[in-house]
Amino acid sequence: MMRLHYYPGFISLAAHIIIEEIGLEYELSFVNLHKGPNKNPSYLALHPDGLVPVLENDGLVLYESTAIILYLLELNEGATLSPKQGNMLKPQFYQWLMWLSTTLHANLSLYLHPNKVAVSVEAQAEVRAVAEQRVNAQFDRVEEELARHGGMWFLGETYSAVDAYLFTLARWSRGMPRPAAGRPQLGAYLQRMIDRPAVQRAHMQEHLSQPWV
Ligand SMILES: N[C@@H](CCC(=O)N[C@@H](CS)C(=O)NCC(=O)O)C(=O)O
Repeated sequence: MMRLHYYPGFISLAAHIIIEEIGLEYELSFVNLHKGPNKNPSYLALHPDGLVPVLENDGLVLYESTAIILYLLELNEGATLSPKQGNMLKPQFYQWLMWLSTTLHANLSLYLHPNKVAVSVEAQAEVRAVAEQRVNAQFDRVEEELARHGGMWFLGETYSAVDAYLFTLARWSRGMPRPAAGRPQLGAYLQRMIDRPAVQRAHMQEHLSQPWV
């Protein structure tokens, strides 16, 4: 059976939401990142950097959240978690998925874990301040995009895997001085996400406490 290795609320949540949206059969495997079993040889055999997520399916072992998501969508041929081939929104879907992963995700990680790239307290504070500015500007861009098309979901009227990714990242800004949910378009959009049963199931299965965003 398909198995998703996860840690509650981490980027593995995006894949978890998508699996729930599709309705695949799977099991969850909790990786206790605090106790370091992710550095155990058995976990490192799945992911050499000891990170989540990892997806196992039929002998396949896959890491990198966007690769996992694109694979899940392939398994889900015909369903509507990405625009159809030939639709002008398809390249936009790729653009935003990659942008979320390489840009917003990366800057949120710097903000939340400056100790991973800087040693002294002063250097960490500087990294955090720069990351905060970038994250604010990037959530402002998301806000503008939602306002520009006025649709229900990030690509407009098509609900897609990009929404699961964006929601997961927006959660991480809960404790920031300008959380994503404080912006008018984003706030309403995130509430629409919370109203989705698949999003609710994934949060409850990961025992994430309220408020979710
Ligand atoms: N580019 C990777 C990043 C994975 C990643 O950084 N995972 C974090 C959680 S969001 C992790 O496992 N951190 C644990 C650690 O650093 O020990 C992806 O998108 O899958």
